[in-house]
Amino acid sequence: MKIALAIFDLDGVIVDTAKYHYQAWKRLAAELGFDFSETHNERLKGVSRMRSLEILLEVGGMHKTPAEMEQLADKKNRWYVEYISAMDESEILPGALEFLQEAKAAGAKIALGSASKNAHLILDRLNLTRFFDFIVDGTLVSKAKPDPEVFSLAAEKLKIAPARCVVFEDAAAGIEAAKRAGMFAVGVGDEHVLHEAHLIIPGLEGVSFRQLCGKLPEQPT
Ligand code: B16
Ligand code: MG
Repeated sequence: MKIALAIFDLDGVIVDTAKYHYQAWKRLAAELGFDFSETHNERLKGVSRMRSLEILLEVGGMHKTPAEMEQLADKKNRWYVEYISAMDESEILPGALEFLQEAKAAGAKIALGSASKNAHLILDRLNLTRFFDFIVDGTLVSKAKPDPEVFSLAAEKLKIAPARCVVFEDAAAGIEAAKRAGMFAVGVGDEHVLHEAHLIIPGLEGVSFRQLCGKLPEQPT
């Protein structure tokens, strides 16, 4: 089999944590005295926590010192952690569990490639940690997607050549990161956003890992 490692993004592929990020950012914006819409929230998907705060403050037309920003990001994260701590298996996105099971049964290694510093907590809440051979989260990388670091690190740790890795991503920056890492990129979601991917699927529901691997091009170029 040409695919030896399947790397999954978390938010938007395995679970929809964007709604909890949104609740927490909206609450912070309200406390700062401005509204933060769902359209604004789209800009935060796949983006790091600090960069998200910068965008939020830009929307509100506010300026804060680095120390104040640390405090605001911490506050948002405390609320966010409170929300996601109540999650359970019912929040796994349709088809994700079956897809992970099939990939594992097919003999592929499985890794996570997420920008979130809360990835371990989320996978634990969803009872999915057992599937992962290696977890790359926001605490292990210094460069955000579209930098390839988050995916390259997973392949390096598991000693698998990039050309034998496939990445599942819902954000355009993640597709770019996968391709820059020299891996196959599968876009999960909107084809208009993910058009650079080698293959695009609307979601993992009803998708067979083996069949999907068969549809990938010969080389991840
Ligand atoms: P945290 P992903 C990303 O997850 C989210 O899409 C993004 O909205 C969030 O700001 C980022 O994680 C950091 O999350 O505040 O928990 O460290 O799509 O890379 O799995
Ligand atoms: Mg994502």
